[in-house]
Amino acid sequence: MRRVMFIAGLSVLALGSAAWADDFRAYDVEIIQPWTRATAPGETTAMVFMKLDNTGGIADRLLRASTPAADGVELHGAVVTTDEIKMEAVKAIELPPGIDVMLQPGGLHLMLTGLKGPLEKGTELPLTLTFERGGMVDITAEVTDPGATEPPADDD
Ligand SMILES: [Cu+2]
Repeated sequence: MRRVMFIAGLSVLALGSAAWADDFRAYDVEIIQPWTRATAPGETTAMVFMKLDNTGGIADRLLRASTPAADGVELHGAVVTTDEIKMEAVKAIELPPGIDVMLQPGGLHLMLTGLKGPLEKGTELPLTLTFERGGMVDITAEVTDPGATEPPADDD
C-alpha cells in the first residue's frame, strides 16, 4: 500500500501544471476541487463535496473518509421523495471507469459528524480518503461561504 501511494504521488508531479493546485489523485482516481461550507459555532455537521474522476480502466470505490476536525465522516447519498430530499448513508461510493462522479449539494457527499469546532471560510479542511484500489490519500477541502451551492471560483 505504501508503495502504491508513493507511485501515485510521483504521477501527480509528472503531470506538472496540467493539474490544479487544489486537485489530488489516488492511483487512477482524480479528486477534483474538494470544498465545504463555513459553519457557525455549535453546528456539529458539515458536508464535503468534490468531483471524483476515475481515469483508469477498472472500477474503484471510495470506502471511507476521516478528518481530525470531526469525530466521524459518513458517506451519504440523497434519496428524492415526492416532497423532500433525504440523506442516506451508503457503504461506498462507486467509481466506474471513465465516469465523473459528482459529490454535490442535493446528491452524494461526505458528512462530517461531531464537528469539533467551526469551519472558517478561507481555511482548508484536511481529510483522508480511502479507496479500494487507490488506497489512502490526504486531501484538503476549501472552506467557502455558508450558503454556497457550488465550489469556490478558482482564484489563480
Ligand atoms: Cu449527509
